[in-house]
Amino acid sequence: MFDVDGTLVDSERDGHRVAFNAAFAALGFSYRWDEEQYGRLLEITGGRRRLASFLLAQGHGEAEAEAAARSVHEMKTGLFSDMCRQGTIPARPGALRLLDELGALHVPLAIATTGSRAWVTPLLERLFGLGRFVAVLGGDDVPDLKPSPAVYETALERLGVDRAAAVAVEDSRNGLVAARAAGVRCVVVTNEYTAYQDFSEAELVVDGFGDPGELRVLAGDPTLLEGGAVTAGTLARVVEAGGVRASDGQHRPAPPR
Ligand code: XBP
Ligand code: MG
Repeated sequence: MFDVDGTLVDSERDGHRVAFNAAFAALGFSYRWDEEQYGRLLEITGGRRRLASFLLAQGHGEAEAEAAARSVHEMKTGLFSDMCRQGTIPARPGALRLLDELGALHVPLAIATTGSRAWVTPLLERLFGLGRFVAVLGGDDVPDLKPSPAVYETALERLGVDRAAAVAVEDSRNGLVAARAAGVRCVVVTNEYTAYQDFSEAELVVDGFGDPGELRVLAGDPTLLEGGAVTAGTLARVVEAGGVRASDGQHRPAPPR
């Protein structure tokens, strides 16, 4: 099961952030989020919730913040969908290779993201092809966003896979907490916004998929890698390792079935 933002694609700093700022401008707001500020705002998952929380902190009343968040987010979603269709948002190096490997082994694949269907669908279609995913679940499909486990629980149901046999690939603390709360083991592939977060509950923490071979293991057993990369075999070994945590190197009972 794969997260999208920050994991399969490099979408936040030069993607969502740019679209949020363009939406602010188009609707006459003077707010602009710089790269550093946006990194802090990412603590709140979901673009509309992120906007509402920001606007509240700027002194807008609750109803006004909610209404403004809704209209800015609607505008942002349209702009970001266009960026996805135009190919502005790149896949992370190695993401397609890993998906291809898993597909060749007939491993059922699901998407578990917080993002909105309006852009998730065209993005996946353009970069990876939608047909390879058994289920594509986003923020529109669940009542609670990450760190709630809802999207992972729904993905497991749709895949028809036992949580003990599944692996989540994530980039952030919120995503890791969501996966673990669903009882799913997690490999974290960090990026510049998330590299310093706490990933102590992850099975493996790396800073890339290993293409073109410059991956660093930040926590966990380096022998889980194959040829210095995160491969289908890596994910299989994470499942087989059953309960090993990157943080302590000790065995714990596998999550209940
Ligand atoms: C990503 C998000 C998303 C995007 C914006 O979290 O929180 O909200 O930042 O997308 P994750 P929307 O990678 O953990 O799923 O504006 O469509 O919400
Ligand atoms: Mg993410």
